[in-house]
Amino acid sequence: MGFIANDSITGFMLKKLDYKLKCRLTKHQVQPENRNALSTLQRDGCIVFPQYFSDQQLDSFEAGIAAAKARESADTIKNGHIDTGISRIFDLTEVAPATNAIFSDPMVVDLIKGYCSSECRLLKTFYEEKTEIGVPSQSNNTHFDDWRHRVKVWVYLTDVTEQQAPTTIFLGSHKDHWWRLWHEYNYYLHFRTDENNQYTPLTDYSGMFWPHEVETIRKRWHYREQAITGKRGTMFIFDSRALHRSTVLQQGERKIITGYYTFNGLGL
Ligand SMILES: O=C(O)CCC(=O)C(=O)O
Ligand SMILES: [Fe+2]
Repeated sequence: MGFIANDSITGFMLKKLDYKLKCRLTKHQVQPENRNALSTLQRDGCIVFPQYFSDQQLDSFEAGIAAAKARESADTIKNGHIDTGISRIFDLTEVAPATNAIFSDPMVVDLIKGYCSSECRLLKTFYEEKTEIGVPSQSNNTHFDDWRHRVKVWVYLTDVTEQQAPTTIFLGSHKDHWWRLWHEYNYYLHFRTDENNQYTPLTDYSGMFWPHEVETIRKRWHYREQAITGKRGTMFIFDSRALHRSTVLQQGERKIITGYYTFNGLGL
């Protein structure tokens, strides 16, 4: 396809079609008991499982995280991120193996593969805490994360109320729609990771929308923005192609475990 410039909008559309085809050819059939959950995820771009994990499981996750913190391995514990007001422990399933219970949960794996493809893989996991009240961050701007699947699993280790920095999501906005095309193309054009496939400061804002754009899109296509609150133990799974944003912590703290799933080999 040498006659079509890679950076042209046609070049992007071919890439997107190729990606869709790859997913179509590697379809995964979900178990009958997970069909309803799959329909919800397909309709809304997200699904919430209130208090999915037991107190006993949550305690074992927290014990693993506390032990990892105590070890303070400089390789695995990194404070700071492009987002402000948070700190993270990366490679969580390695440093706190009990958390594998989340990412090898048969329902979670079946559902996400059914949503994306049998080639969908766990890309990374981390623990994140937000404890600084009133600190805004870049991801407070409404955005999508990618034009390819990046399915995110959140497990709440604290209650997450309206004041405790719930993620908000525009239900249904993950679906292909012509308003997305220009933005996805711009993402494709401007978003470049470095030689180690990591974000660079130059591309931090890829996928972000201006507030006036968000307002017109929301009104014109009647999207409802939902704040995902829930009790400790709640699991939230979402397709981060949907418009979403983080919110400022107003009270208490928010502690979550998270994992990202992407099509094999398309990690960012
Ligand atoms: O932390 C949040 O609530 C959402 C952050 C975000 O935009 C993301 O993880 O994609
Ligand atoms: Fe995001």
